[in-house]
Amino acid sequence: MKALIMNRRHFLTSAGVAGAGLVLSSCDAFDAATERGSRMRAILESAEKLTFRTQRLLVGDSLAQEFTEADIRQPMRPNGVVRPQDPDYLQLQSSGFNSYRLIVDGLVKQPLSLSLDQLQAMTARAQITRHDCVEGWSCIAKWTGVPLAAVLDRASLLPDARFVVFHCFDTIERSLAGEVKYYESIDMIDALHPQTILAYGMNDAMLPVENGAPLRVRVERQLGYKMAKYIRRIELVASLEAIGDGRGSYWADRGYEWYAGI
Ligand SMILES: Nc1nc2c(c(=O)[nH]1)N[C@H]1C(S)=C(S)[C@@H](COP(=O)(O)O)O[C@H]1N2
Ligand SMILES: [Mo]
Repeated sequence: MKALIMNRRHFLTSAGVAGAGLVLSSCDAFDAATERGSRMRAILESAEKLTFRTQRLLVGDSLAQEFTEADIRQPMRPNGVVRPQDPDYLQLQSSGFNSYRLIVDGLVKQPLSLSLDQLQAMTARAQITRHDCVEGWSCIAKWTGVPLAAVLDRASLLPDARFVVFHCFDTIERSLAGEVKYYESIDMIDALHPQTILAYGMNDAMLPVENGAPLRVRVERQLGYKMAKYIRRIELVASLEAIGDGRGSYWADRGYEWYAGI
C-alpha cells in the first residue's frame, strides 16, 4: 500500500509539471521542449510508460456512486448461478451456514478460517449501489458487509501478493471435460478500495441464496461478473497464470475483459 501511494504521488508530480508545460507552451515551444534529451521529453516519456498503471491508480481513489434508500429497485435480479447444487454447498445451506468458514490463504503470513459470526463482528460497511450486468440490465440494492481490506489486513499479506482470487462453491459449467466452479480475481487496487466489501447482507436482510449467500464480493466500479457469489476461499497470488485457463476469471477465460471497468 505504501508503495502504491508513493508511486501515485510521484505520478501526480510529473503530471503536474507536464500539464503546466503544455498549457504554457505554444506548439513551437512544445516541439522544442520535446527534443531528444530535453527534460520535458523525459517527463512525457516516463508519463507514457506509466499510463496504464497511473490510470488504474487514479481510478483507484474514485468512489462509485452511492444512492439513497428511495432508489433501491427490488428485487435485486439474480443472475448466473442462483441455486448451487454442489453437495458441500447444500450441506452448509441446510444448516443455515452455521458451519461456513471463509478460508483466506496463499501469499499471507496468517492464513484465516473465519465463521460468519466472526465476519459480522468486524466493523461493517453498508452501501447502496448500482449493479450493472454485461447483459445490459442494472439494479440498485443495499449491501452490507466487511471491507475486504480489513480481512486482508488480518491475514497480513506477503509482499508479492498482487491479486485476490475468489474461489466459489457453485459449478458454472458441466461438460465431458469436467466441472468448472466459478472463479474471479481483482488486483490490490480494487481489493483495498473502501467500497470493496464481502457482503453478507442485502437490503437489510441476510444475503439470499440467489444473490450469493453466505458471502459475495462487491467490486463497485466493475461489471457484475466480477462480483463473485458463494465465496468459499480467498487466495492471494503473485500471478493469475495458474488460475483457471490463465486469466484468473471464469468469464475472462471465455473472452470477456478481466478488468471490467464501468
Ligand atoms: N459464483 C458466482 N458468482 C457470480 C455469478 C455466478 O454465476 N456464480 N454470476 C455473475 C454475474 S454475470 C452477475 S451479473 C452477478 C449477478 O449477481 P446477482 O445474482 O446478485 O444479481 O453475479 C456474478 N457472480
Ligand atoms: Mo452479469
